[in-house]
Formats: sequence, C-alpha cells, structure tokens
Amino acid sequence: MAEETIFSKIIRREIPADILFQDELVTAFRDISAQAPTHILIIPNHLIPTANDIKASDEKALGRMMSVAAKLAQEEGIAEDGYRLIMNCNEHAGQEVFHIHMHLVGGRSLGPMLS
Ligand code: D5M
Repeated sequence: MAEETIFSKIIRREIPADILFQDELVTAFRDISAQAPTHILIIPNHLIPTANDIKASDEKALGRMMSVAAKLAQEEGIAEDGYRLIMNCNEHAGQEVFHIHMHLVGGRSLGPMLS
C-alpha cells in the first residue's frame, strides 16, 4: 500500500493549509511556495501516488479536479487572461509529493511551457 504524504494531513485538516475548496472527492489549497500570483493545488481525497497509478475507477475524482480548477480560475479572476494546469509525474518532471496534484498557475504571463 502506498505511503501517505503531507497532503493526506491537509485533507484531514490535521495541519494548516489555505483550503479554498473541499468536497467528498477533492481538496484544493494554495501552494506553500507559490510560483505565480495564483498557485493552487487540486488533489483527490484518496491517495493516488503518481499519474502512472490512475485507474478508471479514479475518473470521477479526476473529472472533479478539472471542474474545480475551472471554477477556481473564475473565482481568482484569471480565467479570461489564462492559466496553466500541470501535473508532474516522477523524477524527470520533478514530482516532489507522491499524492497526485494538479497545479493551477496563473495571474501573470507564464512564458514557454518546457524548460
Ligand atoms: O509539487 C509539490 C508542490 O507541493 C510544491 O509546489 C510545494 C507544494 N507543497 C508542499 N508542501 C505543501 C504544504 N504543506 N502546503 C501547500 N503546498 C505544499 P510537485 O509537482 O510534486 O513538484
């Protein structure tokens, strides 16, 4: 069984986080080391370590992550100018926390995607 990360503690509200949205499937909170004026992480409430571990049974939570991203982009006032949704997987992408998370990043021009 996969090891819990700090994100499970955030979901259970055992450690502080700036939680913007939570329902039965997903939780969204501000990234502690924001790379842009808006930098939010959207995660499933159940542990999926990496994108490689996503199963068909996770589709409802993954779909909810997308619709919550769109809702939060509207609320942050960045929808019209645009934003980026990113999910890093494993070493080459620099994944640090092994509980999948979608970064919602915006509020400034982000430049080319790959570096
Ligand atoms: O991104 C992992 C992200 O998780 C990184 O941008 C910092 C963020 N992070 C780590 N710990 C916390 C807490 N406690 N609150 C909020 N944000 C956090 P990755 O895609 O794995 O590189």
